[in-house]
Amino acid sequence: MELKDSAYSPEQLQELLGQFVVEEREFSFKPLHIGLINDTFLVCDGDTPMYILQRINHTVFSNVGGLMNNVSSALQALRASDYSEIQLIKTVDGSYFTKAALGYWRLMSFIADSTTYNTTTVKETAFEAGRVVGKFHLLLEDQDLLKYTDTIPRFHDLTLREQQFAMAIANADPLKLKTAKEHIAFAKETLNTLKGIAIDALKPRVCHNDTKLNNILFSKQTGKGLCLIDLDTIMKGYFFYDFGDAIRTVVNTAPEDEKQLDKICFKEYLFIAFAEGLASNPTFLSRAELESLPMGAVFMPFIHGLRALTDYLENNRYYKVAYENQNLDRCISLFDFSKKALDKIPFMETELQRLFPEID
Ligand code: GN1
Ligand code: MG
Repeated sequence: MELKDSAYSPEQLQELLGQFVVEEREFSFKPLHIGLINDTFLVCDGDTPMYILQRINHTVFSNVGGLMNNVSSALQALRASDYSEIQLIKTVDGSYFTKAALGYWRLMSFIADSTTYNTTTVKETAFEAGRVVGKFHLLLEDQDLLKYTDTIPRFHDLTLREQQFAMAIANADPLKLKTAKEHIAFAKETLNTLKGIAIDALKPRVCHNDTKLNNILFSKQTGKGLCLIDLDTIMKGYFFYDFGDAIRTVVNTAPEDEKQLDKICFKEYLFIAFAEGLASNPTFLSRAELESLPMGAVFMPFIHGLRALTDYLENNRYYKVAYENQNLDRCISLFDFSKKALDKIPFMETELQRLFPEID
């Protein structure tokens, strides 16, 4: 189990900050309770946010050097007038991270007047989300995949996730198996359907691999999408991963651990807006990739639900949880969205065909 944000004193954080090339002055630190993996702090000069200081979860990311190389390679390519630049602040030793007694830490610039949204009902926000995800891929299109390390090998590989799930079942507390019985059965049934997906025709690309809506930065002033954040999982993947992860959070107006299933929805107007935003970029997708997208919107919530279920059975080893059964609630909610997305496949196919007529 990871340390809580409150486990670090301001003095410890100030000392960590001193290892990076920043002006010497007293900063304040505000824990940002975002993400389920790392510990994140906003570093402020008075009231002004200046940096993001982050402890990288070394249990999840064992190759911190590889991870930071991936991030820095991608950031060099992610430069465009309509894409905000995140800067990595080097340590006084010229490295992108520091290894201290308190773990592995890095420092990044904070983009002024920016914000994130966990969910949205606003068409323009969905459009901007699609536009920025597309722009990210366009800017990284020609990257040499060999420069990128697989920091979490087979991250979105269903066969691996199935093996981990089977192992969790074999070792789980019988009471938990009983509580989750219905969801375990759904997972097994769906695994058989989704494992058959053909990926051979798809182009491996440098992907973000965690494109949920709250990993997209928006301008507070104009509402325009600025860039993607949380770059830890930048590595090889398929475009349908990034598409599906964005869709599951953009078109569902409920949070990912919503307990009232009637609140979980697939809003068609938000899907159309997202796809329009994506299509506002010059075309970069192949026909095979385009055809893989509707299934991506089913696959991504399912694989996240499966991982949450596995972690529930393994007593919350991986994700941070606010309460004991949160992983199970996330699983139920994610599976529910996956089912709702499955019903929308014909709708998604029609809309994508309409919006990307030039791809053949
Ligand atoms: C984790 O920590 P965070 O929220 O950025 C996870 C993603 C999941 C997400 C669920 C490395 O990301 O795959 O989609 O939780 N990241 C990792 O919200 O496992
Ligand atoms: Mg993440």
